[in-house]
Amino acid sequence: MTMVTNQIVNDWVKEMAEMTKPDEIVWVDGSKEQLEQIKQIALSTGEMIELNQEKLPGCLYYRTKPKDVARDEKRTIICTTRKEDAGPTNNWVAPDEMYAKLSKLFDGSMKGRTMYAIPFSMGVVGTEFSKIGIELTDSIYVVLSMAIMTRVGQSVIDELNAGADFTRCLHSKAQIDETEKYIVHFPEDNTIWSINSAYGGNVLLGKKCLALRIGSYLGKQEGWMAEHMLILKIENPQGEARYVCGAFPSACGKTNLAMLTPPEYFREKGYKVSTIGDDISWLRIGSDGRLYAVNPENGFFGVAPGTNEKSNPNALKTTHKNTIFTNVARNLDDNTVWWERLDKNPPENGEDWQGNPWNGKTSTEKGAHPNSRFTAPAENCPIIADEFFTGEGVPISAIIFGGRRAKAEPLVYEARDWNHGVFIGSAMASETTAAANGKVGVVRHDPMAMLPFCGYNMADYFQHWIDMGKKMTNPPKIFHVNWFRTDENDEFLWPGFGDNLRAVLWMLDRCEGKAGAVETPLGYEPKPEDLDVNGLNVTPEILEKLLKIDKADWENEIKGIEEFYSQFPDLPQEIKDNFDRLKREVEKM
Ligand code: GTP
Ligand code: SPV
Ligand code: MN
Repeated sequence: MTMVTNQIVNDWVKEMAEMTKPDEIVWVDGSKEQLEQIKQIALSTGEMIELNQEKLPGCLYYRTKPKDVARDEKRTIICTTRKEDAGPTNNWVAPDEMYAKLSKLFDGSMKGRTMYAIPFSMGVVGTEFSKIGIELTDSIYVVLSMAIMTRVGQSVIDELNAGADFTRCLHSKAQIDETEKYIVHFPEDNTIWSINSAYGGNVLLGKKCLALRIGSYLGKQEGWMAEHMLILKIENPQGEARYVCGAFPSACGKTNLAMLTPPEYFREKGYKVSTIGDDISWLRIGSDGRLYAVNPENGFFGVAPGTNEKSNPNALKTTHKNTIFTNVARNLDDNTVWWERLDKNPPENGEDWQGNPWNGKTSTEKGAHPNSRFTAPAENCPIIADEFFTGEGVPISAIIFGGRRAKAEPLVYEARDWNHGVFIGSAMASETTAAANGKVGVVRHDPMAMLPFCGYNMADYFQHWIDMGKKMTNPPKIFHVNWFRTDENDEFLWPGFGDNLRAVLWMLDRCEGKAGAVETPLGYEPKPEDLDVNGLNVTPEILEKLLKIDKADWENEIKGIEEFYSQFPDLPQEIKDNFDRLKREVEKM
């Protein structure tokens, strides 16, 4: 590969190497040959395990330490000069103080190890939407994962040599010491430092750290948006394509919606669905006044448990080659992988995610960690859309906010206008999941599914949404969904997965003025007959339960929103007005 001639890059790499003191520095060129060589090193040290190469060609197994299994929000920090720029929802430390503290931890952290320098692009190299980063790391897991999740290699070096700016990403697994783990962002310096973790979102720095936290900060300054959103393409029987984005918190259904298989009834009618992205969207306003989205990633880092032939056959097929499996269970008889609800045939001679002997037929313990994941190339996805490869934005008809809510939130409703939609997004809440360290199943506010990912003051972020709305002549319509409402027996009322298309098609019809609705205190809801439930075993009574808006529940919601908002001294007036209207209308119910 061509040498890096950009002096700024070389000076920075030299400085980081002087601090971390690796034995050598290896530039990653993204070539098959070099990645193969690097992989062999990980196999020889046991950092990674090769899986059955006939059944799972190119696939690897990777295990993290028992506490290093998810994003760590308590140890994720935004370092801005002024505390108020990080805002009340982020952990904040002054940049000087944090650099000093981390420099000590990084001092010599790569001794005896190789430092890999990974030049990567978020977005298709050379497109309007793309941003470049360099990640320095002492983890081969990170090298091989970044080669799947981002675009790595020569074309990125060419951009750097032509003088492109880049995000400075430094990672060391160090001793993987829980008590000294930090994932730190310096937005003012376009810099990310992560130490003492070797898990996913904490260390694949192009993803949540760059594409969302640094991305949202840059987006605010440069007039675009970085969002925790999937991108789905839907073609109707006439072959007309529509695109929607969806923001649901971690482990609340983005990958599943992004890869959905239409129910047979819709397939026969000629509907077709394809995937553009499953986690992150970068959005810009086009010259026609519409909002355009790209997926800046190149792969999927998806939740394994629950993925099966019925719930998400496309995700399953995506993971059959060149995939890294993290913290799933292993079948020692044929050296393959297994996770809860994959099939009814767990291994008897297995190993759980921590490497203990495990018999899936008799054990009451889980084989896979609830946040076990696959890291798979997007090109493997059987329904990946052509637009994914061009990296040109697609025009968004609808934005869908959603959460995991057993109660209160109905199946689907539509915002009255953009600002009302921004209010709905800012007030949304969801039950916590295993995607982040901490208690699971607790309802917490998670505006736009961005609470853990917004790189600046969330009140300013709400204002940015309002401002973007003002600049669009033809903004997307905004909706809210809840696939997770339960009945008296705690069973899900809605079948979910592929059947979620039914709600999406109602939304698209609403965008074209074709579907009915009724006005409620929350916004426009479909009447039971407005949803096409043909072929579904959902009775009108169940639909009624799914769509019910309960006054007492919403009085309670309003209290929760009030409390959440109380930490922001200056919320945009548009949000206050919409909240006041909700309060008045719920009171009238
Ligand atoms: P991140 O990768 O953490 O951002 O998660 P995600 O939003 O992509 O969530 P994902 O699609 O991986 O779903 C997480 C869990 O929710 C899985 O266990 C799914 O089986 C489950 N799930 C997804 N969609 C539905 C649905 O429509 N209904 C029900 N009941 N469960 C769902
Ligand atoms: C999430 O938690 O939303 C994820 C996984 O997509 S991680 O990359 O670890 O953040
Ligand atoms: Mn996510």
